[in-house]
Amino acid sequence: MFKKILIANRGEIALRVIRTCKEMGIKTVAVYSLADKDSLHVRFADEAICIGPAPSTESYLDIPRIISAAEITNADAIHPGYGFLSENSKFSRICTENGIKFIGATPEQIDGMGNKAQAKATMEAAGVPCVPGSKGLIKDLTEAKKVAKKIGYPVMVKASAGGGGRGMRFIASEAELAENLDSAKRESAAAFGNDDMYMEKFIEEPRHIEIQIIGDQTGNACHLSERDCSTQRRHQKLVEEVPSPFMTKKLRDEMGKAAIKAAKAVNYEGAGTVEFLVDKHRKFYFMEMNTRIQVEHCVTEEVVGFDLIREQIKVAAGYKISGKNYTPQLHAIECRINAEDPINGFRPSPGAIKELHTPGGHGIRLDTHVYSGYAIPPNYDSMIAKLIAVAQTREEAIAKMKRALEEFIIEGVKTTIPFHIKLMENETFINGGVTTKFLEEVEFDYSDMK
Ligand code: MV4
Repeated sequence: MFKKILIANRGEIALRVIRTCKEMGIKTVAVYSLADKDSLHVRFADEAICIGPAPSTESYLDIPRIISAAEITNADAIHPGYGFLSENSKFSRICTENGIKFIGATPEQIDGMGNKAQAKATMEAAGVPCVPGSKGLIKDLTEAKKVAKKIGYPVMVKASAGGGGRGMRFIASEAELAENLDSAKRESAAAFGNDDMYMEKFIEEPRHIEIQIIGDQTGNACHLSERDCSTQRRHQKLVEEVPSPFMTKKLRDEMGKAAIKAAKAVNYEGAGTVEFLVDKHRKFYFMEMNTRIQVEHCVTEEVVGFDLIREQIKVAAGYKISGKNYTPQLHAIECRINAEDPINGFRPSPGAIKELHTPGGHGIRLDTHVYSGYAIPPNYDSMIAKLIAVAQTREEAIAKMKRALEEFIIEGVKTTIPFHIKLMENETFINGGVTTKFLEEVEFDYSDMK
């Protein structure tokens, strides 16, 4: 087992990893930027190294500084958390070259899944269902017209280097094709330095359902059931839950098998997620594979009953997994609490927390790095807490979540708590009818809230 792990991240996930390391008897090293010198991950780690100024390009994204911090402190592994360097193939490679175990995917896996057209081809070859579309990249407008005619409008063009909705266009008819293909290419070139495009049939009002997988170094892989992440706004997830209210036993079995095929096709080691689009007929299609621990891993932990960070560390150290697939026996919901103002278009609201009262009680988990007096820096993402409710049924989990949200007091900054309270009262949400289109269409009325 590792003796000392450096956590190349900040915020709640850095704290989350430190907690598990402590329980496992592993020493921890925090790295931090000047903006985070008063953060809890710095306080709770055994050692802490300042790696630079506030901008992440000069701190949490600066590979040489992080490697130096690991060498100075003699860390034998690095946990990258999510975001930052967690899916950076260069970082994964450099860790290995320096004799430091990267707790995540290999450079080949990261690059293979980062190239979306290639990832899709790999999955198709492995027998994972994919959205009908172009075989690989589309060369030019002539080919785009031909493919679109064959699969039928509406279609989508997607950037092969993209993800999370960037460099993606909806195209209703041939008349719109040339212009949209062009603007998608320009957006992708500017964002990723690459304008490769592929085409897919448009799936109407899909649900976003992902399968958590875990693989070990012996080539074994299993799934830990699904997470429904359909409650998104502008490709930002706000709520995740398991089981999906749309799930059936048969669909879970099929999606679980497909996700394991996906994992085995790339010899996947560690924790990963296979994302699917699911249409109203419960047909599912591979969308992306994430080669990291995700923000929403906690809902899975609550229904399967074990610590996913611990499993990640064990697998990285060479331990075998049990190989058992999981069916959720409980219901868990997570609300992302962001320092954003839902009344003003979710505008970021950094600043000092003047007063804090956190919820608790039966079935409530709160993962957060904030405390009373903590100043939320404006330099990083705005998520400040994850509130998780777990209960026997979905109905009870919603009631518990609403109760916990109502006793959660954060003063000094605006948060997404009022949004979540409205959501827990919303009929479509209560009925399990949320698709990825839902938040594009509703605007909650907050006038009755204080
Ligand atoms: C789609 C789609 C409909 N049809 N692909 C958005 C993010 C990117 N990873 C894939 N996305 C979509 N791809 C086809 N062929 C609809 C979306 C989509 C979406 C997907 C998941 C979660 C939220 C979404 C919001 C809008 C569009």
